[in-house]
Amino acid sequence: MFKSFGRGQRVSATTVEHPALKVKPRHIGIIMDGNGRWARKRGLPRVAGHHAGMTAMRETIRACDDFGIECVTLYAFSTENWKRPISEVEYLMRLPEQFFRNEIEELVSRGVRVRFLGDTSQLPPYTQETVRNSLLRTEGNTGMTVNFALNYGGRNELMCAIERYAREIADGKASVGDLTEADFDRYLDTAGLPALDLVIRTSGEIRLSNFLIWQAAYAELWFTDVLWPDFSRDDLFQAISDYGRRKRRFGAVE
Ligand code: V0D
Repeated sequence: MFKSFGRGQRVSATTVEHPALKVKPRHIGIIMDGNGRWARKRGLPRVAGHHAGMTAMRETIRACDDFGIECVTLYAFSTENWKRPISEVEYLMRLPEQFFRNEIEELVSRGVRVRFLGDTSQLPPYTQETVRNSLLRTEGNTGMTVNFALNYGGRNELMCAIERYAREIADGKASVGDLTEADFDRYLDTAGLPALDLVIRTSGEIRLSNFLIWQAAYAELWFTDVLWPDFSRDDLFQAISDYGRRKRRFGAVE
């Protein structure tokens, strides 16, 4: 469907032009589900699925940038994922470091800005160091924003936002009754980002699972049975063009 991008890489520095990309989401959220099932189907350990999932994540970030998406949020580790076997959690916590060792140069050359959603202070020290380094390396960039949701939960994000607001009231910096929805956005981890337009979930589950619950209030939802490690540039293109069709239908009656 597209010009060849070499090994999935873009050759030019321009955004892909395509009629189906005329109306596109500014901010996409992705629930990267199905890594364990992908591994089991192949008789591999779960962590092999996570490693393959990391490759799919890299290709998805490239494709989002090539398609001119402004912001993508990737649900990498939820507040519930601590319940997994320790060995699996330990493997997962090494992935950010591995990812940036291989990808930071390309991300920087694309002008990508990295951000984190969720409570990163609870992560192991080596993971926190990667978080800090990636923020420092990309803070001056003005291209696409990539948000990694790490130790993230939507309810936890809302509780933290409410607590911050309550503290401002206690300190006399805010008063009860004059909070608008737009004001409230400023207390969330996604403060300052474009509104969430599209949520993609792979692997056949039709749930939000505590992902960006406030932000998803008006988002389009797109589900596929494709397992995350198999998710491709063409699948992303499908999701974005379906989004465009839904929006254009709306435009016809409004
Ligand atoms: C496993 C599919 C990249 C989801 C993708 C710690 C499950 C592969 C990262 C990553 C994970 C995170 C932060 C960052 C850079 C990269 C990652 C986790 C899991 C949880 F700044 N892949 N990846 N993080 N998987």
